[in-house]
Amino acid sequence: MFRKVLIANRGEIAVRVLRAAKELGIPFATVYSEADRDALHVLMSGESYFIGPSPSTQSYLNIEKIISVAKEAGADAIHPGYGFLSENPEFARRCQEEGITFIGPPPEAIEAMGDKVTSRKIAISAGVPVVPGTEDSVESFEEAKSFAREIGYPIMLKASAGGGGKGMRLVFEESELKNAFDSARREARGAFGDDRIYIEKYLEEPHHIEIQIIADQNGNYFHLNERECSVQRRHQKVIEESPSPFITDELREKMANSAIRLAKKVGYFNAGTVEFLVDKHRNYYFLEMNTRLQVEHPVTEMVTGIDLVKAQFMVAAGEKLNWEQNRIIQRGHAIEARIYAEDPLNNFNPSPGRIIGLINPGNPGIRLDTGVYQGFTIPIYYDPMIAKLIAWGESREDAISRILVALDEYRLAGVKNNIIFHQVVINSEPFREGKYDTTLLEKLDYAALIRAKKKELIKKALVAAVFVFIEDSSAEDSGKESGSVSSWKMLGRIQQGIMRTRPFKL
Ligand code: MV4
Repeated sequence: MFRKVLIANRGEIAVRVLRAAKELGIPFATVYSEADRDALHVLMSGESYFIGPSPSTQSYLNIEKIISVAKEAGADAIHPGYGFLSENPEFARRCQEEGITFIGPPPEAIEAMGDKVTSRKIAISAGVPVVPGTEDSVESFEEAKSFAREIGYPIMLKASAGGGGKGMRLVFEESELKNAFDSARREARGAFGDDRIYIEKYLEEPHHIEIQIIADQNGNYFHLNERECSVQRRHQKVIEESPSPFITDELREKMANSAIRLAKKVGYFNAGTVEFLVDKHRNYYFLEMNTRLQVEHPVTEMVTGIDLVKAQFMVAAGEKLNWEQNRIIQRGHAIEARIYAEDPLNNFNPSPGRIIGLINPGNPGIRLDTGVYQGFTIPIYYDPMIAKLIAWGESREDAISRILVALDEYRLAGVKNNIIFHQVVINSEPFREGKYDTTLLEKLDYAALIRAKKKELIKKALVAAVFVFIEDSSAEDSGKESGSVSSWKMLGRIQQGIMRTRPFKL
């Protein structure tokens, strides 16, 4: 196994990876930027290196700085986490050049899957269904127009260097095509320095379902079933679950086999995720492959009992995965809610700041992967996701009630957060019934639901305050110690709705 691993990331994923290293007995070091001097992953490290000013480009994205820190630390492996440099083939190559093991797939696989036109071609050659569309990027508006006439509207314009919705345009008719084509190109050029655009038939109300795979360097490929990630806001996954409430056993088998065929085609090893769009008729189509550990990996860990990060370390060290596919059993149901420091009633604007109060939820089956603690100041420089709350239950209903109880307990004072947003979405009928797709958050008026829930909470608090006031004053009248029933107790009783409504002597 490795002499020492450098964890080139921050926040909850840095904590997650260092815990796996600790459990495997691998010495580790972490890195921090100016804003992360007091971050949890630093406090949990015996060895941590300053890598530069707070902006990511000057710290967590600084390839040469990370490499030089790894050498200074005597690390012979680097775990990139997700985001930042985790899907940067140049970084993976620089690690190789320096004799440092990059804990992830081969750079060639990262590169191939990073280009959406190339990844589509590879999927086609692996016999994996892709959305009907152009084989290559389109060179001109004229070419786009004639293709669109051939395939029929609505169509989706996508950036080949893209992903995550950047450079994407939905076009319903030819009159919109010119503007859409030009603006998609402009956005792609701006975001990726590459303005190649390809075209796909638009799939109405698709599900986003992805297959977790992991392969070792001895040619052993495994899938760990699917995750339903259709609850998305602006291409940001918000709630994920496994198993998918939409998938059938037959569909799961077909998608998993496709995912493994694709991985084999590119000589993949380590953890990866193949994303698919599934339409309402349960036709599935390759979307893209993520060549990294995903944010939502705990959902799979909770229903398979497999520690994916430990498996990554083993695979990177050249060890064989001594598993059998038919012994990777999915048990129970897991749901993950991504906790963001942002204001759901104010366009989800990030809400950095100091966490002045914190109560973490707990219970059998509750997991909280967090990167923050009471007193920590959430920086403005990075993604506002601060934790992931995952609930496991025997059934989907158990997992839902469990995560709702945990969300009710979870207190993050000092920063706006999206806990109440999760409560209303998970409690909504479409979600509870498992009958939702990627259009859920367009259709659900979650802002109104949040306002209604806040009103209910305020009313309860006011009622509690009145009871406490009356209780205290009536206690004074009868000479008893005021506050005979502590306000906490009173509040708890009221919240439980078990408060007796006996008439008071006024
Ligand atoms: C699509 C699609 C429908 N038809 N492609 C691509 C990037 C990923 N984040 C979402 N993508 C989609 N690609 C075709 N041909 C629907 C999605 C999609 C989506 C699109 C717009 C807004 C929100 C979305 C959420 C999930 C999936």
